This record gives sequence, structure tokens and C-alpha cells, in this order.
Amino acid sequence: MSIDIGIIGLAKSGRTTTFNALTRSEVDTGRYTQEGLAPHIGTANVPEPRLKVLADMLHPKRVVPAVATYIDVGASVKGLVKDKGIGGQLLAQLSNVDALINVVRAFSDESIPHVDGSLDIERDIANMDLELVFSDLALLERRLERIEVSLKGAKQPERQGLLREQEILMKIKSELEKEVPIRGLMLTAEEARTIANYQFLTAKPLLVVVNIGEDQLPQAESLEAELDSRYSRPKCRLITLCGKLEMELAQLDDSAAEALRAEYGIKESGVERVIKLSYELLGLISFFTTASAEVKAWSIPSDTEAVKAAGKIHSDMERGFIRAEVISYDDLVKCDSLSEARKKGLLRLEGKNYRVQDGDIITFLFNV
Ligand SMILES: Nc1nc2c(ncn2[C@@H]2O[C@H](COP(=O)(O)OP(=O)(O)O)[C@@H](O)[C@H]2O)c(=O)[nH]1
Ligand SMILES: [Mg+2]
Repeated sequence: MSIDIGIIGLAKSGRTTTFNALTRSEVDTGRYTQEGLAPHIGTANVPEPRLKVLADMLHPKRVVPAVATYIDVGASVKGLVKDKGIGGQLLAQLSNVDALINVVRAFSDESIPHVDGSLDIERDIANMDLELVFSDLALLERRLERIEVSLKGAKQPERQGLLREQEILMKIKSELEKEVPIRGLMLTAEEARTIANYQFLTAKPLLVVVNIGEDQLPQAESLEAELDSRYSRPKCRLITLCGKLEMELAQLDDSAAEALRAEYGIKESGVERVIKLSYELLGLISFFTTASAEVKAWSIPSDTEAVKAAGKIHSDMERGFIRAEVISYDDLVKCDSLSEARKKGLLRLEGKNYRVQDGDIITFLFNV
């Protein structure tokens, strides 16, 4: 089960271009995608420099990075609620993702008119935020209506539960009406549990990708800093990315890409930054396994219990979990090999409830 990230944005903002860059795909860009068409789905390796260090030390047959899945839903999210279009397929696709990327156009190109007539980054960001709020409000209202109906025939204790849910939803509704996204609310555990099933769009972490043109590259950093400071909000980040150039870079092999990046004076791969930021927003950490001559990276939410981490690899491992043999990345690197670490007694045995730490190298012991 990988992490799914949905790409939204206005038409012609560069969603498919960004998707291609992230997933090294070669989907046609510049085509008007119609509602109802299948989304583009692709995966990207999660950048993890420690994986290479481990591979150099352990000489595995295979090195397997964690992957993130990106979904370019295609159809414009604008007017989702009005046309009821979002009610169907688009909302279904979006409600299942773990985080959203909103691609906002900053590049200018007269041959590609902006769908709203003019370039305005902040307007586009605000409009999308509003669309997501509208979508959640529509969902909330439908649920509230159903609660009303159920309440008519409900007896205790079902009645009690419905009233409590109604109360929580009303509270969230009043915040949404003030245009406060759910991700910005401090929810109690009970409130969070109640709304978890609805997959509200404004509850998902949001990464705003400002798609700049090649000519804007020299200002990329200052533009990002300026917009980010004005747009800083909980569980939201903003980044500038030259989608078109990153898409070209993604089609090259690593050394050619590096050379071209140097030519443009780009220090770090923009695509890698996007993937890393989405991971940070989701609060994910990495752990590693080294079984079967494979070094593998896995991503899990921080504070995950060992038994759940095992389940990420295989449900049998979760069910038959006995213990985990764990060493931290730093300890292993100091020892230079697992056998040396074992000699020094640095491998710990941990139980089901051990909270996996970022960088742990783990061998799960289980029986089925
Ligand atoms: N000049 C320029 N054109 C771009 C850039 N990013 C995307 N485009 C172009 O904008 C058009 C729409 O891009 P596309 O990714 O298909 O947008 P989508 O409708 O949001 O999926 C295509 O012709 C792209 O080549 C950019 O950074 N600079
Ligand atoms: Mg597209």
C-alpha cells in the first residue's frame, strides 16, 4: 500500500506536465482533458539518500526505494460542486488520496491563454481553496440531511450517537463557512475519528506547486519565499517548480539531467523537493529492511508501532508478529556491518508496541 497523492489545479496550469516530471511518464500535455476520462496514475521513487549508504555497506542484490503514487485526475476541479461533476467520479478519485497537490500557473505563454483570462497566482490559490471548501460543505450538508432523516425513527442509543455526530458536523460546518479548512482546525480525538470516514478534501495536507516558466528560474527562490510567507498555514506548503524543465529532466539519465540542471543553476532536483515536501506534510518517516538480499525502504507515519510497520510489508507479518530486531541507522553506519553491530550488542529486540524511529533497520521475526 503506497501513499497516494492527487494532483489538482486549473486546466492548463501544468498538472499533466508536473505529473510527467514526478513519475517520469510521457503522457501528452497540452490536451484538454475531459471530465470522465480515466486519470493518469504513476509512481515516483521516494528520495532517500540513506538507501545508497546501506546498499554500499550491505551489497544487496536489489535496492528497492519506497514509492509514492501520483494521480493526475485530469478534469478541472473548478466548479466541482456547481456541476455536480465532482459528486461522481472526480470526488471518488480525490477522496481516497492521502494528500493533494494544487498546481498553480505562474508561467506566461501567450499561445496558452490562462483559463481565467489573466495570470494571478494568489487568486488561483484562493479559488482552489474555496472550491475544496465548497466540496466539503456539500458533502457535510448531505450527511446532515441524512442524519435528520435517521433521527426521526431512531431510538436510544443510536439517537445519542447521531446527535453527537450532528453536533460535531455542525461545528465543522460553521468553520468551513468561515472558509477555514478542516486541516487548520484543532480537533479532539473524537472529532477526528468522527470525520475520518468522510475523507473531506480540506482535511488533506496540501502542497501548492507554483509552476514557473524557465525565464522565472532566477527568481524561483525569492518568489517561493515571498508566497510561502504570505500563504503559511497549517498542513500546507508552497513550492516553486519549473514543470516544463523538470519534465525534460525526468526523461534524461541521471548524469545528463545533472549537467542540464547545472546549466540552469538549479541546485536540487525540483521533483525530489516536491516528493520530499509531500512526505514531510504527511508526517512520514522511513524504515529499512535487509532480508532476502534486498535493501528496501518503507514509509510509515511517525509514531507507528512495530507490529503495524510489519503489516506494511505483509499482513502475515502483522498477524504472526513475534519481535523485531532493530538497529538505528547511525549505529549501523558506525559499525559498518550488521555482524559487527551484533557483536557489539547494538541490535535490540523490540516488541509489538515499539514505536518505529526514522532510519531504523528492522528484521521482523514472525510465524504463520
Ligand atoms: N512555457 C511554458 N509552458 C508550460 C509550462 N508548464 C506547462 N506548460 C504548457 O502548458 C500547456 C498545458 O500543460 P498541461 O501540463 O497539459 O496542463 P494541464 O491542463 O493542467 O494538465 C502545455 O502546452 C504545456 O507544455 C511552463 O513551465 N512553461
Ligand atoms: Mg492535463
